[in-house]
Amino acid sequence: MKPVVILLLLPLVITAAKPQKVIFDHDGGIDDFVTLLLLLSKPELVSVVGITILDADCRAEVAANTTLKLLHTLGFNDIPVAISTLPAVNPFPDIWRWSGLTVDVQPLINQVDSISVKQNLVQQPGQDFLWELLRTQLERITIVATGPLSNVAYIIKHYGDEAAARIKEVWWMGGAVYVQGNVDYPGHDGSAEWNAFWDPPAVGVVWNSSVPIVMVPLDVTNHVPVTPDLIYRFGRQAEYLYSVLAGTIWSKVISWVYERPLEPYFAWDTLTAACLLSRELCARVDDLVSYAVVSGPSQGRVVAANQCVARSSDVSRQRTIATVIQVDAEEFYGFVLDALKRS
Ligand SMILES: *[C@@H]1O[C@H](CO)[C@@H](O)[C@H](O)[C@H]1NC(C)=O
Ligand SMILES: *[C@@H]1O[C@H](CO)[C@@H](O)[C@H](O)[C@H]1NC(C)=O
Ligand SMILES: [Ca+2]
Repeated sequence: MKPVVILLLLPLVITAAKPQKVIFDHDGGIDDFVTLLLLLSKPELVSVVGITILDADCRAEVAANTTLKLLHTLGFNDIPVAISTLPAVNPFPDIWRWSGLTVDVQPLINQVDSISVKQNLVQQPGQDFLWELLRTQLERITIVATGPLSNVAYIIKHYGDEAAARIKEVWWMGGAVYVQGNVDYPGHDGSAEWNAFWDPPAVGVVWNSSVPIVMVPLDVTNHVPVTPDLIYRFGRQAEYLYSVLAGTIWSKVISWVYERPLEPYFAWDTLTAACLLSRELCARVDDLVSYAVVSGPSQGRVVAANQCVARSSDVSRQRTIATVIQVDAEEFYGFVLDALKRS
C-alpha cells in the first residue's frame, strides 16, 4: 500500500508550491514600474500572466513602451501587455502623467530590439483583454491594481457575476479611510485618494460587486516614503540588475519632497505588491465595513461604516472588505531590497 500513498500525496505537494497567477493592472507611474520589478522578482510566488495599462497617472503609450522594454530587459519575453482605452472622470495633472518618460529613456532598458519588444503588445483594448485573460485561465486570478479601478469595473459591468467568479482577489492601492486624501482639485473636499478620484463610479461598481477586495489605502502607504537613504542602499547592491533598475527608477522622484514638503513621494504601489508577496509584512483586517462615495465634493472617498459622515451624494452599497492597516517601514524597505537582489 505504501507506494499508493506517496503517489497520492505528491500532486498535493506540487500544487501547494505553484505560484499564484497574477494580472498586473497598472497606470505607468514611477512607482508602478518598481512594483513590476518586485512582482517579477518572486517567480516562485507569483506568475504574471498579463499586464493591462490604464491611461491614468501616465501617457499609456509611453507606459506600455516602458513596460515592454523592462520585461524584455529582464528576459520576460512572453508576457502580453494591453492598453486600456477607458477615459478619466477626473484626469491626473499632466506634469505627473509625463513623469514616466524619465523611465522610458533610461539606457539600461533601451538595449532591447524595439521590433521584437512590440510583438507582445496586444491590439485588443486593455479592458477587453483583461476579461480575455480571466476567461481563458483555469484557476481564479489575483489582480494587482495599482491605478484606478476602471478596468476591473468594466468587466464587472459587462460580464457580471461570471467575471466576479473568475477573480480571486483584487489587491488595490487606493482609498484613504481615517486619514486625509491626497486630491487637491477645484470643487473637491480633499477626502479622496487619487486612484479612486480618477474614476469614482468605478469604485462604486467594484464595491457593489462580490469581488474580494484587499485595499492598501493612504492610511498605510503614508508610512513608506521613498527616501534618499532607501535609494543609496540600492547602490550598495548595484551588482544586481533589478536593484540598479529600481534605484534608478525611484531616483526620478527623490526631489519631489522639496516641492511638496507635506506630501513626499510614497511607495504606494510597491507596498501593495509587497503585502501580497509577504503576508507577514503587513497587518490587515478582513472585516472593514465600508462604502464609496461616487459623486459630489467627496467623490472617490472610501468611508468606514463606523465613521460619522453625512451622506449627501450617491454612494455604493456597504460591504465588507479587507484592508491593510499597518506596516513597519524598515521591514518593508528590507523586504524590497532583499527581493531585488536579482539579476
Ligand atoms: C518607445 O521607445 C522607442 C525607443 O525604444 C522610441 O523610439 C519611441 O518613440 C517610444 N514611443 C513612445 C510612445 O514613447
Ligand atoms: C451600487 O448600489 C447602490 C445601492 O446599494 C446603488 O444606489 C448604486 O447606484 C450602485 N452603484 C453603482 C455604481 O452601481
Ligand atoms: Ca499607480
